[in-house]
Amino acid sequence: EQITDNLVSFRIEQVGKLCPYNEDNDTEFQLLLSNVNNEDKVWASNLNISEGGEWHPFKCSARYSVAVVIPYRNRANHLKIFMYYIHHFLQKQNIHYKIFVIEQDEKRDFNRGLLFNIGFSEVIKEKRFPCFIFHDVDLLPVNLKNIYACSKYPRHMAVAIEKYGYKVPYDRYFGGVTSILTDQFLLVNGFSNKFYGWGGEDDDFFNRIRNSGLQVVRFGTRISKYNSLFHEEGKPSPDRYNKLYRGHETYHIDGLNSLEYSIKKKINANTHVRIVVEI
Ligand code: NGS
Repeated sequence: EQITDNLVSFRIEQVGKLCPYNEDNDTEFQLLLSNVNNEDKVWASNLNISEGGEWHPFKCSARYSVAVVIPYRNRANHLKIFMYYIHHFLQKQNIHYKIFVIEQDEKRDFNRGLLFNIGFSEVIKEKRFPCFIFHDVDLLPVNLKNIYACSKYPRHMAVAIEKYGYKVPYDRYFGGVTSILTDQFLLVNGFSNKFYGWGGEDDDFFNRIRNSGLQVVRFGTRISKYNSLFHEEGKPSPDRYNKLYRGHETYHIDGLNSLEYSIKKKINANTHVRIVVEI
């Protein structure tokens, strides 16, 4: 079975011939990071990235169209490396994509799930992307065959991560990078908004998907391989297990339909849209 068999395709333009699948792309992506500190305006324009971090192939019609959402606070160096890397990587996959960085203000503990919900809501106001990828800033995909598109079911993409010895830390792990169809994200009511601090929101997301009658899927570990950028681990939130265990009772009323935030800034940067939120 080919990986592409279970991908859901969306053409953004009806003209021109479809981009090739690049099945021969089963290689580890190599990119020199020596230019990572060059001005992003320069390399982004060399890569033909539009303001706000959007790109589509020019020589063929993309099969897939995705919004990549990154929750963020205080990791400027990671963000710089990530952007440089991911644009080069995604362009090799010949997909249409746009990158959104959702930045939390300093008031409260970091809330990864809430930032994903905000990102999703802001993106679909602008354009109804059919597929979303929820992505940590410290993870770099290795295999070009790990295509940034949605499968029929929500997909756990970051299976074999460097910091966990390229092994999945536990079977139901659903963290790091995931892809999900827009309609499925609406169906599961997004992430919980309640997980402040480290841990649990990804397990809760897994439970919502399963409780909504969907399965989750993965590609093999060789393909779902990620390198990781080093950082200090966050402080685990002490009440995360209580929230996790009650999730099945509350997910209908905790998520996209109970989202509260205000936007402090929205900027079209050279490599992404930057949205600073107050929560
Ligand atoms: C679990 C966390 C997840 C986290 C995962 C990371 O324990 O949110 O660890 O893998 N769940 C809870 O805290 C409830 S680990 O660093 O443990 O290998 O993503």
